[in-house]
Amino acid sequence: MKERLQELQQEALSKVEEAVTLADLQEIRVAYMGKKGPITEVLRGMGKLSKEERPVIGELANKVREAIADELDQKKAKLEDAELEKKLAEETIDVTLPGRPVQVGGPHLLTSIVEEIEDLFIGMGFEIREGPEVETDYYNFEALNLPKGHPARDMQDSFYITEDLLLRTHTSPVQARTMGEYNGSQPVKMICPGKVYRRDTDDATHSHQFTQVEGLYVDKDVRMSDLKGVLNRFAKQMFGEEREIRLRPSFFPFTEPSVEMDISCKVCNGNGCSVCKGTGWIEILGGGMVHPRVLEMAGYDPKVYNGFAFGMGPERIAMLKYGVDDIRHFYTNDIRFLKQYHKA
Ligand code: 2NL
Repeated sequence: MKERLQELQQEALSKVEEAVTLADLQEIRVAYMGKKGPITEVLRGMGKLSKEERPVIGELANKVREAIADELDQKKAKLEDAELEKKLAEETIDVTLPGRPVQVGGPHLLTSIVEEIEDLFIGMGFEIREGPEVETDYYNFEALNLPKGHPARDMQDSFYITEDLLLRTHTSPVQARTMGEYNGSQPVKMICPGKVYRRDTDDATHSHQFTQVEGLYVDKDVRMSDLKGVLNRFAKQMFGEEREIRLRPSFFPFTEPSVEMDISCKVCNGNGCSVCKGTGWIEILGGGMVHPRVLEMAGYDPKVYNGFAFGMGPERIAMLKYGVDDIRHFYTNDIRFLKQYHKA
């Protein structure tokens, strides 16, 4: 029995030594220390032993048990340490590695330009107004001194929805609506940005849908010189303080007199080049003094009130400011084009 116990101890200890995983150890623990294990079995046979032998074998059996248990515990601690080391090594984070770049979006160039225009005019006391893109014939044409049969209606080939509804061809109806709301009771100082639609064939300089920003200032004693001062400030803030402006006589049905405004060419500084076609000037917008009929239809007495109005195309402003050569770039969403204008 003594030999059997010593043999079991040898056997168990060498198995513990060979164990590679915690699961191996658990298996050994169950096999040798469990109730159905060989040591228990030896102890069960103690009844056959003499009185003198019994305590000796009992003590030895306990020592064997203890020795195996000690060895199991030590090996367990060792394996656990090794496992932790391995886990720490595997999960090490190298904080000096460069981060993965995050794609950051930004406003569309057209959005930025419109916001820049808005900010400039807000700074001069204008409020922003918006209105519907589906308009009535009345607000899009009639209220702007373009009665049925007016030749300017042919010029503006439009997208009609019904006989009376169309996609607005300019943002002027928003101004006509605002004046109509106030009905002659107070001054109006507003700009209206938004999408407009015309039946055009798309090419490098035309689009069937584009953007417009119009401005309107109606009050007592508004003069052409006020228009010139506001537009001069706008041109210089948008294109640089070195820019000069000039007004040329023009025609619009809703203004009288009407003007077109040029800015001195920034490419050649007014000396003449291919961009300004040798003239030194580039046309950027149109405007004039609000036609008395337009004031009258909106409820303003043209003997008491007068005003100026102007309109511009943000696409054209952006094309001139950034040298964009094709209006279609604004709508085709080529990320390589758009990315060039993200500031952040
Ligand atoms: C252009 C010219 C213009 C207006 C727009 C306007 C609006 C009202 C009354 C009078 Cl409610 N006028 N708008 C006036 C003159 C010119 O736009 O070339 N736009 C791109």
